Amino acid sequence: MAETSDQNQRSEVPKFAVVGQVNEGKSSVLATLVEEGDQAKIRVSEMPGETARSQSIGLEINGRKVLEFIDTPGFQRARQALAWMKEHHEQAGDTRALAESVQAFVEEFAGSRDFEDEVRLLQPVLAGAGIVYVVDGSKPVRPNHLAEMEILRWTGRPRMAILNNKSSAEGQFAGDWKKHLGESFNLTREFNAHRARFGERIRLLQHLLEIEEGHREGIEQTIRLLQQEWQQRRNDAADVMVELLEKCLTRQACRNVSGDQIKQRGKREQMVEDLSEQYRQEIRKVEEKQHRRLLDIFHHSEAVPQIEGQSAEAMGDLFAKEVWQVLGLNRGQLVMTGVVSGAAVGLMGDLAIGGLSGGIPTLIGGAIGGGFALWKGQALAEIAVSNPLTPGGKTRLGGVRLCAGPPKNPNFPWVLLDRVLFYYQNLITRAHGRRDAFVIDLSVLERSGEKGHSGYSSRFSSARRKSLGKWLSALQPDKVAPSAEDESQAWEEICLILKEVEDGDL
Ligand SMILES: Nc1nc2c(ncn2[C@@H]2O[C@H](COP(=O)(O)OP(=O)(O)OP(=O)(O)O)[C@@H](O)[C@H]2O)c(=O)[nH]1
Ligand SMILES: [Mg+2]
Repeated sequence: MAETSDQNQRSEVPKFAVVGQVNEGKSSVLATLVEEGDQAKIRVSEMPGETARSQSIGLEINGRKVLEFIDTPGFQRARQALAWMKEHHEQAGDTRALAESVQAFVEEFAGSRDFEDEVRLLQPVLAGAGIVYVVDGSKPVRPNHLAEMEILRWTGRPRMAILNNKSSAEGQFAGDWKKHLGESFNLTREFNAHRARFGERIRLLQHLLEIEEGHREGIEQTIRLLQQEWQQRRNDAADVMVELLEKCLTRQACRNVSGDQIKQRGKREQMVEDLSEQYRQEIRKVEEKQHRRLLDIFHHSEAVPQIEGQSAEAMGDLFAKEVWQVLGLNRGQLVMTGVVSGAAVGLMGDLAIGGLSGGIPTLIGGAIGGGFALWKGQALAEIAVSNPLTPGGKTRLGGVRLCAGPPKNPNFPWVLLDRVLFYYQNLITRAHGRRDAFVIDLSVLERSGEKGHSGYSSRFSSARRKSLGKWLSALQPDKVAPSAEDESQAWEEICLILKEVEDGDL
């Protein structure tokens, strides 16, 4: 049933006009399909008539256009348009004559105020584009829809219908829609502008290319390119995560202080607090930057994610105790993983000065004998501070270098990893056609957190925790960096994790 025209065959890439009744979600479907989240580029609005002129939008893979779409204004007066065509149609039953009467309609009303939108949407179709007809399947089929379907059938162009259910009342009218659409379209598929993910996008593109026979040979190549490009994004995302962990676990906030300063308890406490805060700020910035890079990788550069949830304010912050209570590994898993905490540096210092009086050990480390009990409440994310004193309890000549970071708790890398994975999951399920606020709802974690740890890492297999743990243990300030082999193994493991997150298998 697929038809082609010389013009479309000659054009470099297949071309499709996205048509349908005004306000049914044409622009939203297109924006999701080509991953265009920028409102300035594809306008989506609850106000009918938002798309006033036809606009060409390319689907590009690595900068190369593989498909072209034309976003068009919606049908406003399809029944009247069809009535005109019927009146001016002479040879009943002749498909060429049907197309000619559509052509005659466009010629008659081009440039006039009558049927302005119908003319604009039919022009690219008559010029050789295939048709993507979008309907809101959650509403009933109306006479106007039937007229639209008939006009589109008359054009004789290859055409596909998309059921975009704008509300959840889907099933109710589906049968009726499918019956009518089946009579006029080569294919009918469901595709939701607000929920479609990569797999659905690819399947839809595949169907589009199938109905456009003239480009069949290019189908497989385009699909392969799209899949490769997605794989590349996943690899890039794993790079971002490896870098995030490396930076956060090896970074410290340091300053040189004189022997006199360190001896004064008040000053010392203030310096430790200031440095810890400096460390936390730097890490928050690193995390934010890496999260932003993920947005760019997944073509969501314009998005401004908002954290929501009951305790959104608290949960939004990496160092909040609420976050540490629900993310990362549980106690048993941590012990089994054998990850040495980033605090090892500080801890050893504490041991060395453990016998000293004067409050310095508690101030600096406080971890000795505390064990897991320390990780309750506020202490969960307590920052390790390196020992500024020599084992003899003296400052070195000319002062000392005081360093803060990373947190003592060995759960730190797992909390970081869980946060970035949760972010990733939100990102890849965010359809580009949506124009509402991009909300990352942390209450999901809070709810499951009532039962214990609810992040991804607590569900990792023990083999996976061990293999990542090996690499994480080697990431410590002032230590030799992990081997390239450990790093690439960790990267590969993270790639697998990302695939599982995408497939909902984790
Ligand atoms: N909930 C939901 N809303 C949708 C969906 N698709 C579109 N919408 C909303 O429906 C309204 C119209 O969407 P558009 O994409 O602008 O529709 P259009 O057909 O291009 O409209 P015109 O250009 O005015 O003809 C917008 O408020 C969209 O956010 C969907 O799948 N789910
Ligand atoms: Mg539109």
